[in-house]
Amino acid sequence: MRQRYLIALGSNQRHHRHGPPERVLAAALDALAQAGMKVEAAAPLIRSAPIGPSLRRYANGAVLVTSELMPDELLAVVKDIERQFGRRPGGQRWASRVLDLDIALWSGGAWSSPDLTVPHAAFRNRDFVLGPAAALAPRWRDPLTGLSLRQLKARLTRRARIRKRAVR
Ligand code: PH2
Ligand code: MG
Ligand code: MG
Repeated sequence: MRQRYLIALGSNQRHHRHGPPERVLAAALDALAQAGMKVEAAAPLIRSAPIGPSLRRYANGAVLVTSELMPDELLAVVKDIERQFGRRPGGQRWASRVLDLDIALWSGGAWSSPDLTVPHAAFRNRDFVLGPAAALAPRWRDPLTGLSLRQLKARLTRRARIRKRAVR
């Protein structure tokens, strides 16, 4: 059965061959297609300030792919691609990375295994995921909250505005 996935992409390090983060993400799309995923649509890339200890800005994006693979099988593919791009498992949490591919949403709804939780635990609170994701699939509903990506993004923007007002 054909599965649909929304994958979030991030990079904040140069790759020795591909070059700066934007190029890394473009090459990652090719790698996904190479691995047999059908890339249906890709959001325009954005630049974003780093969340966490890393100081370098990120390039972020999102893609919609279809595939016969189940979530754990897709996870093996994306981990393999991250490794191809020089990412090594372990290390500091949220350290700078050449390539990060996170499975944010799956057409089957919620998935939970020892290695993978979908929807991605943090995606509702991350501008750099919701921005590109809502541009691609505004009506896709988060199975846990029932809210569409467009609504989740509006909610996050509203909360950020309220926080800003509180510190003024
Ligand atoms: N990814 C992280 C941690 N922080 N910050 C931005 N702006 N973009 C990311 O993709 C990102 C991050 C962990 O994966
Ligand atoms: Mg991530
Ligand atoms: Mg990741």
